[in-house]
Amino acid sequence: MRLAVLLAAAAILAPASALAQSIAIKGSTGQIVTVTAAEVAKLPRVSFLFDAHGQKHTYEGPLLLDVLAKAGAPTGKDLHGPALANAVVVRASDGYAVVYGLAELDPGTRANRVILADKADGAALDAKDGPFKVVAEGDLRPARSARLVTSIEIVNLGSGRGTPHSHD
Ligand SMILES: Nc1nc2c(c(=O)[nH]1)N[C@H]1C(S)=C(S)[C@@H](COP(=O)(O)O)O[C@H]1N2
Ligand SMILES: [Mo]
Repeated sequence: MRLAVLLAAAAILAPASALAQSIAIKGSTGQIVTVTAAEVAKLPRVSFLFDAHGQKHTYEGPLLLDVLAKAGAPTGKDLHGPALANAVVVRASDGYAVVYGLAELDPGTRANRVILADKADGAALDAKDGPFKVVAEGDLRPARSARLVTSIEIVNLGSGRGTPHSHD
């Protein structure tokens, strides 16, 4: 009887918690865009093996830059000049935070990919890591790979100036 009640409660709560899986992105001009897990799942997927202190797992998810693009972050040809001063602050529900430079998230700038993983070894991330974990391919330490990611902030730390020139 008690088990039946628990199962019924789980059946009601499970879809609700799945819906709650989203990430809030604050753009450099202050606008906040919420990207849901379903939207993250629809973006082009990347996967690679990541070695954290000898523990190897295959992480899968979209490029973090593609997720940030949904909040208006400059990508491709627009990621040049003053946009290079954009910092990306990744925040987790336990208070942990890591900072990336926007340009290092760009596959046109660096070969190593940084993804917003929603799967590890083919399964959805567990409660310790998920719903989202930023994973930085090629990092020799796992410290920048933030688990429990709930929000991301893009902050332009530059002056908006520089010397114009014909290429990046
Ligand atoms: N949310 C969150 N992510 C985090 C951390 C943390 O404290 N909180 N610690 C980082 C550090 S310093 C390490 S070494 C790895 C540890 O990952 P593990 O607990 O999966 O081994 O997570 C990284 N990501
Ligand atoms: Mo660490």
